[in-house]
Amino acid sequence: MSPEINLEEQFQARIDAGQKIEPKDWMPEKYRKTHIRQISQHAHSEVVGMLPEGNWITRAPSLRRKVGLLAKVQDEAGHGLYLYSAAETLGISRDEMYEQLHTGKAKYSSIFNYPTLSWADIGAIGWLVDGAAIINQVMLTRTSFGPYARAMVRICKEESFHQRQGYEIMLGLAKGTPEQKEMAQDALNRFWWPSLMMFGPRDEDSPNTAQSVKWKIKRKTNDELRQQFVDITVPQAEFLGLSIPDPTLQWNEERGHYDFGEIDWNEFWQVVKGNGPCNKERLAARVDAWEEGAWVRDAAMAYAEWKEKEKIKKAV
Ligand code: FAQ
Repeated sequence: MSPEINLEEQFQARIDAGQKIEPKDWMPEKYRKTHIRQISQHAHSEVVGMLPEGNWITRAPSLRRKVGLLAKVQDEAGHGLYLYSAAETLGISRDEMYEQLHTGKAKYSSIFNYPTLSWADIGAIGWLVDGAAIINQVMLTRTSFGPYARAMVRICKEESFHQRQGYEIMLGLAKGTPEQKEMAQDALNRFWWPSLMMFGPRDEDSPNTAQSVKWKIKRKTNDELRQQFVDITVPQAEFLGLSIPDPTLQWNEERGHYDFGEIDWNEFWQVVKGNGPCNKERLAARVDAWEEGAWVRDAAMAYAEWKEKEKIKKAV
């Protein structure tokens, strides 16, 4: 048996025994690459995800709503930073990850390529998008790679606040004037299907799921998580008095789950490939932020170098 095969077997045995893998441990190259891909795409999603909501900070309808939204968007920047740091432990630099985002090589979640047309969209994002993110991320708190799992614990606590602030916005609108209720329904109509797409392709069309489940990177499949989201969210919509835009949606007594309609997979892949309603705008905003921030990075580096020289001067 070659030493490599032996190492792979030992690695799988550690995973099967529920042990966490740490950055300096031996790992198969594909395990490392899968994590770099997934964690960096997750980080990019948090950072690009600030854009649709940032659009409404100056237009929030009250000071209370503005403060809540501002805090949420700041949290997302923080999530991006924890995640970039977790990916860096695997031997990729932050500059390389940014480069992959800015050149379109790295993906980020499809959901952030949809526009936020009304204030109700901010409620729908908190309720549905953060709701979907939590379901996916609670599973990731038990993922096999230590730094990713630990980052997820804190992120999930914050996502849970985000989901509640979104649901509370929806509640206010749904119990408000007929026009406000209509706004809430319109936001649900536009965000429902893209939220279901966040969980990724159907299991049979997901090239990464089988291996990721074996390595306990994913503890549940895309379809299992999507079903969990539908089951949790339908009663929440009923409480709001809003209707899910899916005429085929119904409770299946036998399965103990809701049956729901087919996702428009053509739309999903179009958005993933860069042809969604806001892909170009989102990427342009990130590239501009990178270029306009060059002087800040240069100044921080110059300051750090100066500080270091001062320290050496004092020491001699
Ligand atoms: N969008 O084989 P699979 C948030 C790609 S955070 C774009 O199933 P995998 C917080 C996938 O990358 C939201 N691309 O892949 C927030 C792969 O392409 P590749 C982000 C997608 O990795 C809230 C290909 O399709 N969360 O929302 C999507 O096993 C509010 C085949 O797919 C995470 O990133 C998609 N929806 O499973 C922020 C969680 N789905 O890379 C602001 C961590 C799939 O091979 C405001 N990620 N693709 O070229 C995961 O759990 C997984 O990566 C999945 C996809 C489940 C997303």
